[in-house]
Amino acid sequence: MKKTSTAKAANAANTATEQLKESIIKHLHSTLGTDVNKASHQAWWRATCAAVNEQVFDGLRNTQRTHYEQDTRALHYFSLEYLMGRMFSNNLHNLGIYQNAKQALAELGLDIADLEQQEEDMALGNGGLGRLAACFIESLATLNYPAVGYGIHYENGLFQQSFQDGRQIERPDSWREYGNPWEICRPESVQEIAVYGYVETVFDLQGQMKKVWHPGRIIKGVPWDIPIVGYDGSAVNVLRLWESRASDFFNWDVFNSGGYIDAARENVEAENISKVLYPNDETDAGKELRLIQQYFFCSCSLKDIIRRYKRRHGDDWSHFGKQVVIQLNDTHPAVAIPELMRILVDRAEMAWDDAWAICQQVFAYTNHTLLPEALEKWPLRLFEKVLPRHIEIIYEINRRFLLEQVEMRWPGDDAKKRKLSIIEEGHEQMVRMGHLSVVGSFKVNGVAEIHSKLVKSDLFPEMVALWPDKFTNVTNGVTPRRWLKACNPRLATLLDAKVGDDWPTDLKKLHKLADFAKDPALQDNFMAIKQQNKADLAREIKKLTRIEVDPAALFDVQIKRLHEYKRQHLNLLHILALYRRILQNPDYDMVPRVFLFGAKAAPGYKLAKEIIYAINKVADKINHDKRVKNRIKVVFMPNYRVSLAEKMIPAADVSEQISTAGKEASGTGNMKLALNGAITVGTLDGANIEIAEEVGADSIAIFGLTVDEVKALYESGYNSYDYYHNNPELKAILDWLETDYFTPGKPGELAAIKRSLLQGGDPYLVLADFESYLAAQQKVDTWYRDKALWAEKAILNTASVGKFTSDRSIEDYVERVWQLKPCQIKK
Ligand code: F58
Repeated sequence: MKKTSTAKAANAANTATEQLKESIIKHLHSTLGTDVNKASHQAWWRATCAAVNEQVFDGLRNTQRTHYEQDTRALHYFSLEYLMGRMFSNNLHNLGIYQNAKQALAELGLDIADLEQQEEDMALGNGGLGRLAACFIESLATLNYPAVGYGIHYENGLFQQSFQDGRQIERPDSWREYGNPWEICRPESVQEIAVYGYVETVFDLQGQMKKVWHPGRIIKGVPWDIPIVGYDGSAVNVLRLWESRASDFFNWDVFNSGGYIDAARENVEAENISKVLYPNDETDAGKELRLIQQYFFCSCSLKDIIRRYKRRHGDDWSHFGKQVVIQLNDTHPAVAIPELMRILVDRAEMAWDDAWAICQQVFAYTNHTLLPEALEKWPLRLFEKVLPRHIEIIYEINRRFLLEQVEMRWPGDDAKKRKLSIIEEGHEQMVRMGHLSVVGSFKVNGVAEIHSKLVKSDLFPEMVALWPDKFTNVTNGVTPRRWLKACNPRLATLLDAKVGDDWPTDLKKLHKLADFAKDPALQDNFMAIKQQNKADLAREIKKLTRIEVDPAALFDVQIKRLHEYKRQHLNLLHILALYRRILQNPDYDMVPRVFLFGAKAAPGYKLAKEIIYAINKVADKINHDKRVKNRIKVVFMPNYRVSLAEKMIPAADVSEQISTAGKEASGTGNMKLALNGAITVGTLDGANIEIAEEVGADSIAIFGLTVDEVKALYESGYNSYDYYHNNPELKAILDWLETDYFTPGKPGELAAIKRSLLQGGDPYLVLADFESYLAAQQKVDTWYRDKALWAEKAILNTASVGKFTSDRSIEDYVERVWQLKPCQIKK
């Protein structure tokens, strides 16, 4: 009996492989116009994508039909960023045809790994916030929730990074120069939006006052759909990204009045809106074009949602709040709130209170940062110029809020009003997008327990007093399909055998592994896999940087955007300490380590770029110093991005999560690394705290000041010179940076770091945490010498982080915020 069913399964797989092979060849001929004898890897890759798309589009049509027929409530995720990475292997895995495709390609004489490398990363995001959006839309599809992701179809994603003499160079990222096989243009769903102009007050025949906006410019939004395949492939949701174009209508007018050149210029300006992703993380750009980007995609998306709603409900708005929920991914899409008000009040002629009631049913807001420089504010003058009607609506929202909420609660308290007003007073008035988001939303969440607490206590305490139930937490998560199954196939196969193959959708199942954490056989297997992954990465390192590293060394990994608060320079100080010890004591006993960095610095962030330069210069010196005898290697991997993360994470032994406590909202790299068996060296910050709770104190190396200690230290007047003078090793290292030791003939080239840590006041307490960081690293060194002990801790990490699947995050959002129902899609 068993035999026949196995035979049947094998037959089905054979048929699937055969069909795929035929389809690939068919597409090579009919879609790519080439043939098997002369096709390049690029052509084979495209032909395979086209073959896969046959299944993707089936799923897409099924899903859309089912959602329409059942008139489901749906989530709309509004995000300026989606850091998708590559889609190829994830689509194959989620459709359940990865092995078939691998086999089919092998039979055609091709290695699937070579084809995977053909795809450009879709890097339409900066870092954690954009990657979170990508994980979330994948989980939403996997869990069968009706959902659409909305964003911008940037022509250029996050810049590509290279190093020239150790310094970061940025080049544009034209990811779709030759077209992208995963996206479909939908000209039938084009939208038009307006900006600039002026507002006229008119009175209708009944003497009712009305506001009429006469726009200065019309812009066309062209939607591109990217199908998002859920794991097991039954639901296929959509990521809809808007590309800006000049409006035909508008330009025709200019053209007719003899302004051909003007028309051409306006074309360029309109098309600029979706030209490029702003490369800042954690500082807001404050530029007119950025505000227009935000409004452009929000307005297009709202109109798209309303168009779909009206197809079903006509002009009856009474169901809108029941059918539509919109999640604002940070404040960047907050302008959607006044835009929906405008549509309801000015266009649908609804009474203000009714319109506001709808808004408050629809919007929810996620905060991703507490850093003051990242809290979005717009100069009121700029806002008024770009969106003259919206600023009036914001005034009215604010007026009612201050009168009906703040004045009622704190009568006569002008200081409270000043603090809570959506409009910040000062020598330049500003629109506070965080305030607008809280006032306009029914739920506000932070992204890890500690962060959500700080959002309440430090950012919006009065808002909490007004609306205690509005605030909640949803701890971030990552999709285990991409971040384990696809990127670490060796470990995935071991897990299938050990805990069953349903862990990708039930990550807590990994916990079974904990029972075998001390089992020598499992330890051997687990560490052998790590070793193979490290050997793979060593080859990649050699290819990218020409640096040779020993896969037997401990791989210590810090991968994230470059920022002072993330403290890559603390890591550098540790490296310098070890190097100095080796120079002072040639027999210095340490576990050989490879320090791996991956990070892009915002192009305008000087000190971040200096830190990259310093790491590269120190790397150069150490890697060539014979006296080091390979005990230390330092590698800064160029052009860190999702597809590189997928190679680095499976090979990591140590995960560096060393932000100043209270500064990293959550982190998600920390989850990916622990899931792949890396041991965290980390502060009690963001989700590290929850990771520590899950893996247990013995399987993580925690160090540094806590959030409360950080606050107390700032308040007591932190003086970084105290640490400099009291720790001779630290002093020697910092002084070293001023010499020309690492930059021969050019003393002072690395001095910016020392300056920021001393004269600059060390805003992120690097020196305060130095000693305890080194102690944690020493502990890791000791652990690593005991192979069984290390293996046990590594296994316990993988076994214990089931909580951090993005499926759990999504279920939390569903329960605490969205109130959605899953909708089963028949295949
Ligand atoms: C990140 N924010 C947080 N912002 O820093 C990180 O702790 C968290 O895990 C992650 O969000 C997901 O919640 C982040 O990535 C940006 O990149 C913004 C881009 C636009 C400008 C402002 C920063």
